[in-house]
Amino acid sequence: MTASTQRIEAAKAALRLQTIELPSWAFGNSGTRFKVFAQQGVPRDPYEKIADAAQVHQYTGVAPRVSLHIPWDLVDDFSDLARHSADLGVSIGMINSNVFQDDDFMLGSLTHPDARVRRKAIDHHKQCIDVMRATGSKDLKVWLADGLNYPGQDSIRGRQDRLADSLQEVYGALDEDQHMVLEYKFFEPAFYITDVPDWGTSLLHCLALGDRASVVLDTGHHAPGTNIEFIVAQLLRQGRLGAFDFNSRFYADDDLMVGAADPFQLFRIMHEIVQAGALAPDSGVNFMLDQCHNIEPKIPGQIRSVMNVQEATAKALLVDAEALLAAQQAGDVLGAHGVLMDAYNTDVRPFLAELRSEMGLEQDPMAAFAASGYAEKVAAERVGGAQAGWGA
Ligand code: PSV
Ligand code: MN
Repeated sequence: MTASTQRIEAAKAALRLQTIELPSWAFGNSGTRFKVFAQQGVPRDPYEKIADAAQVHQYTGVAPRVSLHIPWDLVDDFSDLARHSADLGVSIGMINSNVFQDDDFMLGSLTHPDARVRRKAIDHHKQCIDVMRATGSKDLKVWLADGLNYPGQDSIRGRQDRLADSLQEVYGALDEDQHMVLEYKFFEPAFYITDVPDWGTSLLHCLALGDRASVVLDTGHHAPGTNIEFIVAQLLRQGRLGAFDFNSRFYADDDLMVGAADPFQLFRIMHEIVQAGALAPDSGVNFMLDQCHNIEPKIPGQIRSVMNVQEATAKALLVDAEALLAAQQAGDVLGAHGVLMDAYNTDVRPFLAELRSEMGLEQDPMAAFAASGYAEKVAAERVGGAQAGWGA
């Protein structure tokens, strides 16, 4: 077997094991503050969202988990929702808390100056932990809209102290086999400061909490030009990269399909992952999508996104690591760069099509889903009721 055939076989083995988690909210209507466009056949409840997510798994074979957002995905019986998921071949992934859509949280949640509001926010997280127990989910995902619009509005330091205390209580409520992941975002909805603006702040809080707390990196939550693969490498060194929220941005938190705006950046991120051995299912890194499909159909949008992650991963797996190391050690700048670019410029689509055949899947998931008639079927069936989404 030549070295390159060996690399291809090893890449296939790794790709068979890679999983990508889907966000339930990607299947609901979404939009901007200007307009939410309703689409036909959009789910009316979490059961229908999971049915749509299961379609993405059916055609890609690598998307077996669905992340829920509470209270968007509240149901009467979460054990029943977990059974429904299992019947459709998927399971419940991370549980996202939501302390950004209640009037009480206008000036903050876990950081709020009023102990009553902090209590409410902490209790919401405990409710999410109950959902985790009922669904078998092992990860609580925390993103806070907390922050300030004006200098002097509140004490920056006081808010960090309150945040640390609140997080400590939430972390303490987790079971031994459950984890917390803390997401950062440098702006929005607060504009002067956000209380968890960057990976360093998230990491400091996680380190104070304990081994079962790690950082979530949402690719859309950085200033333009930020070197995200550097952050990935740094968090991996600390063993504290808990999850990705993958999406693409041109300007802000655009939530476009991952790999659409900058496939090269996605490749560079996956290169760091592969180099660190963090692709393995037991690495503790959850590769999740956090996207909204405002103008494109949602199930194909998710299929395309999963394929984009797979393509970037395949290219990263095809990097000739030995040649790269040799060039790096020899100080061969252009040689090393060339090794990386050779992998990036490889057309991995035929190779992924072949892999899908070997996995018993159709070679072209987009075409297979389109031919299945599912979109037409749900558009005809899902008439009446209120579509899930941000106010459509
Ligand atoms: C915030 O912008 C965020 O990225 C968080 O992950 C939220 O939970 C999600 O978006 C909601 O769409
Ligand atoms: Mn996110």
